[in-house]
Amino acid sequence: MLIRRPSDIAPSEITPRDVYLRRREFLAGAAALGVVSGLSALFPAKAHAAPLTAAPSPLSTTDEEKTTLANITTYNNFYEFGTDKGAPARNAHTLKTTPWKVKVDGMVNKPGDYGIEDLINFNALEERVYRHRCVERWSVVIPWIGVSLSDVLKKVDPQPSAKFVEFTTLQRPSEMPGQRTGVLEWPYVEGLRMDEAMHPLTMMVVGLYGKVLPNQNGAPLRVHIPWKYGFKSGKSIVRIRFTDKMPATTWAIQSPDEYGFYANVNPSVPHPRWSQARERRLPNFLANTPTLLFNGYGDQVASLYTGMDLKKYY
Ligand SMILES: Nc1nc2c(c(=O)[nH]1)N[C@H]1C(S)=C(S)[C@@H](COP(=O)(O)O)O[C@H]1N2
Ligand SMILES: [Mo]
Repeated sequence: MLIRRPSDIAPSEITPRDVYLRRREFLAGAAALGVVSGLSALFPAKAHAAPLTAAPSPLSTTDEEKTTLANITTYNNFYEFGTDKGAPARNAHTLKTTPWKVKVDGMVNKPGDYGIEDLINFNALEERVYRHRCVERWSVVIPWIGVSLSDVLKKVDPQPSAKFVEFTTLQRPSEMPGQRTGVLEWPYVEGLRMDEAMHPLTMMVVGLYGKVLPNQNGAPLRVHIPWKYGFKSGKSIVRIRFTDKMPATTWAIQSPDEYGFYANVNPSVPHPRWSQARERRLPNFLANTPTLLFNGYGDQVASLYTGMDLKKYY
């Protein structure tokens, strides 16, 4: 277990981030240290306002202008909260992100129910600015905060037989109004081949723009794979399963002719109903930004797909 007892926490480590993530331990620790006064000022009114400390990462991949926080948090796909782009921002406040457990199972040496701090080293958070391209042709540039997914997966020690990793989103219709409809099969499931999951660019995200992830962006834990269409990046993850079979993923189940397992951004493979050659960089109205193969990350990731027909395996 990585969660330390209060007596282990030095005053120098007591930061607002710790307050948010280790509230109970902090309280006990602070009481023991006699520093209780003024505590309430440290407690954020809303979880998503809590700051996160992250070092700028060499894996930041673009110096394009960042999309504004307002755009990133009000134009979302998160069908659990409704299908229009504004619905997640309107509805996701009902999601309760504490407590949160992630079940790790399948072909793995350390299965179990993990707390977020067991999986993520919050002292090693990085900020990485990535392009993020939805299959529906809009794109954004986001300063994510998180770690390489590989750091998370290594902690639980996947077995060599595992060829894929599957991510399952929370299923809690009482807090997720979209799950009270049949618009998709619930829960939302996504997956990656192990080598894609272990690639250093693939991120486990816990924040953006210096703060804890807003609910509508997938709090408390979401994946982001910058060279793939956005639907590969499952939000509000509660289960990580290792398997030797390609997982059945939500959009591939919903519409197999339109959405494949790989979903690598590819301007030369049109979606059956629209071209993927260009994209609409929010807040632009026109789709006049050229889309790049692998979303511009080909130098780093093309070798994962050597010998594969990317028109067939889309
Ligand atoms: N659980 C869940 N995860 C999801 C989705 C969803 O509907 N439910 N939508 C996906 C799609 S289609 C995209 S484009 C991205 C959008 O992420 P963003 O809203 O943070 O930009 O989330 C992906 N992850
Ligand atoms: Mo998307």
